[in-house]
Amino acid sequence: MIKAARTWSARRVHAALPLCMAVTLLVWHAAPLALAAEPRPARRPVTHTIIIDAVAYSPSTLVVHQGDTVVWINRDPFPHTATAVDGTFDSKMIAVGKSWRHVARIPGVHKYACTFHPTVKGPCGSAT
Ligand SMILES: [Cu+2]
Repeated sequence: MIKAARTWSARRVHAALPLCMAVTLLVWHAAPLALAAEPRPARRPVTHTIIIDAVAYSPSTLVVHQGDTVVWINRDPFPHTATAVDGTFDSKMIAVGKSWRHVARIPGVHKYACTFHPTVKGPCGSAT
């Protein structure tokens, strides 16, 4: 009785073996195609630099992505700020020769200017 059961079981294993191998090969060959169909990995954050010189931001307009860092460097002989009109960011005073960095987190267009020189045209830009 026991011997008959073993025989039946062995036959079943032999019958199933090619099916298992076929499934294994199919999965093995299909894997690279599945990886190729995966979405691209997330974009790496970038650091952008804005030079403050001659009472102007350069570049005056900048497009950034969420997670990017923006660095303002003051090359003028007096302090400036980079202050968003909508309150999104405010560097406070950027002293002569110093810099300030901000990581963009809030989507949208954010105009900004220097609070020390509100009558001076030019130091205004936007970042998204
Ligand atoms: Cu200024």
